[in-house]
Amino acid sequence: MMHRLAAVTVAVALAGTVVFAHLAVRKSLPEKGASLTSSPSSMQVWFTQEPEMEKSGLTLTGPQGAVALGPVKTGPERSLVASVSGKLAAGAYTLEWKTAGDDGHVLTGKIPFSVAATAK
Ligand SMILES: [Cu+2]
Repeated sequence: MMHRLAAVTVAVALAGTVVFAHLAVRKSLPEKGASLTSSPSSMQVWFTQEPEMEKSGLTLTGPQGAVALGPVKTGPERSLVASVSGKLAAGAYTLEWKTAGDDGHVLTGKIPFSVAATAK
């Protein structure tokens, strides 16, 4: 009985460790939910751990579908960055990121934002 309880306690403790081991988004530009008044020149996402380049990607989808981004590069302070060429049309966008942190597991997330019709 004691063994069983101990095993459960260990399992819970380990599960907790795994969850906390994953990287997370620290901040982004554009910020999540931002309404931009000017067309951005790049997309950048900062993480809590160093993103693993080989498993990384940034994709942008807008009102007219996929938007081509420049090659994804690692930026300062544990970030991924990709350039935006040209001006983004007004509308709703979703930036999707994919990367892996210290434990090598691939994680993904979405950052929605919008570009105002009056954006320059
Ligand atoms: Cu993991």
